[in-house]
Amino acid sequence: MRLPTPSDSYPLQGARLPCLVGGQFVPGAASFDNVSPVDGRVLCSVAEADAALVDRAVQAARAALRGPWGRTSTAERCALLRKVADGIERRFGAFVAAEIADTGKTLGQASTLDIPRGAANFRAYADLALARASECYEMATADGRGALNYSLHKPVGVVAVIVPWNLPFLLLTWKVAPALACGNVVVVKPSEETPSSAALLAEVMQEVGVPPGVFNLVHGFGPGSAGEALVSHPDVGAIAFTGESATGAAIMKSAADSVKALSFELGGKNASLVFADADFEAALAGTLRSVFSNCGQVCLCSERVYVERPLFERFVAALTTRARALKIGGPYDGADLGPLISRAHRDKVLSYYRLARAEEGEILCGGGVPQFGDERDRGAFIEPTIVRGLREDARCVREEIFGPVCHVAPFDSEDEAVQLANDTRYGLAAAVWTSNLQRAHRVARAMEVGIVWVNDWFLRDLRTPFGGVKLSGIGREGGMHSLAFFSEPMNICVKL
Ligand code: NAD
Ligand code: 6OD
Repeated sequence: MRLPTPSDSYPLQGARLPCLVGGQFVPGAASFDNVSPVDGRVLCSVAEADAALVDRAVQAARAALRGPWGRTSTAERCALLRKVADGIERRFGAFVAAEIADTGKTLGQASTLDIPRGAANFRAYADLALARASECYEMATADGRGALNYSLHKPVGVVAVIVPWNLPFLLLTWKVAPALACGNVVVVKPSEETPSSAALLAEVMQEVGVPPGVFNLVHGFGPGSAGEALVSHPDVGAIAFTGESATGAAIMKSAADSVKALSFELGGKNASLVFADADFEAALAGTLRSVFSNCGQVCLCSERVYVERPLFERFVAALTTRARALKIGGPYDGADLGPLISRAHRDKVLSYYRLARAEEGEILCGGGVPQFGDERDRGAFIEPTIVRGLREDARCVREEIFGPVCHVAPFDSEDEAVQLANDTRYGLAAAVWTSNLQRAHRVARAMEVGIVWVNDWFLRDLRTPFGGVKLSGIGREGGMHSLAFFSEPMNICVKL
């Protein structure tokens, strides 16, 4: 598959990205600009869906469910999902270029993670949906004839899919694929920061023959825009949302009146525990990756790194040296780190860098904005940053920052490490670095999170449960867990 080069133009240049409603591309009454975080230029304008257009999308989805789509077999739907995966791969270079243009992420990451995982999600859920069995229970009755109970998996109906900007295509397809495999119809709202890969997916859906109304795309913002109109719509049956915890809380309120099913993947303040017996090089490289990948904009990133005291100074010195050596640059510059998603997000992360100083932390590296002397100075670049010396109740240690930054602190015992890691309102992920097998299992089990990595980070088998506890979410995605959320089980009891 050919990769884009810097001379390839943005595949949607000059376009006004439309919404897709009932199989028709529609321009929307208003529009907003899609701005590059690399150099601040306007990439394209995007049609903003108002409440009326969102309603049209929901009604188109309902109509599709009443039509032939509602009678398709699982096998037919899964065959279509595989065509979607093939369609993504046919336009692989365009998807990579679009994702890179919107986010500034590196060519390496977009071409090995974001876009391939988007295609893989369609195939994985096609496989899983076909493999799903139904329950069947035979029961005795007083008259001796007995009865048979069997369950059906019915679609939930119209599903709202609302996703953030950090892994736009990966997270969108992670919800759309299982929703469609289960026979639902979707109205998708990507982040206002990253409309392009979703726009290309809408084209692929049309190309491969997904029936009108089954996949609808509305662009726009959250409050007072497409997002709010969608999550409060009475005919939406379920909401699959990934984003900030505060947004999850707002959506929950909007969804309450019509008692919608909710799947929430929310924020994190994840801990990494490095024990003195860890493989030093593996722990170092893994921690570097877990703090700085995607410029720290992965919900699973470690923002709190606790290191056993005998190793602390050596590990922190090495981590700081490696962080200083990270190359910052544009997607095609061979850089390790791209920009943050926007100037507004950079202002937020920089406010935490200032706060870390005000809270009497010591900035070991970074803490500011790099200067390039070219158009990248109009982008949203920021320095990777390591802080030490903060109190555990400092806001920088407690609040999700979502940038390339971590706080490092020592611990003296396994019990203390567990207590520190769990002392947070979030509960998404943790990483444990140790060569002691018993400790690995003991500490992993004690973590109050949905996902623990032992001696690795962000290693994913798509069949495993994915999600968080506490402020980090409700429910689980992944494998059969996604299929369960996107289905309504129905029991049929037959008297024999
Ligand atoms: P966000 O919550 O600001 O926005 C996410 C989406 O929700 C966007 O499409 C936005 O337009 C929409 N939205 C905002 N307000 C809304 C409202 N009131 N009603 C309906 N829709 C609304 O999040 P973000 O800044 O785009 O993404 C970063 C956040 O996402 C971080 O907190 C990160 O931890 C979290 N995240 C979590 C996971 C996970 O799997 N747990 C994965 C990725 C990102
Ligand atoms: O890998 C996944 O399936 C997944 N949901 C990743 C989420 C990353 C958060 O930023």
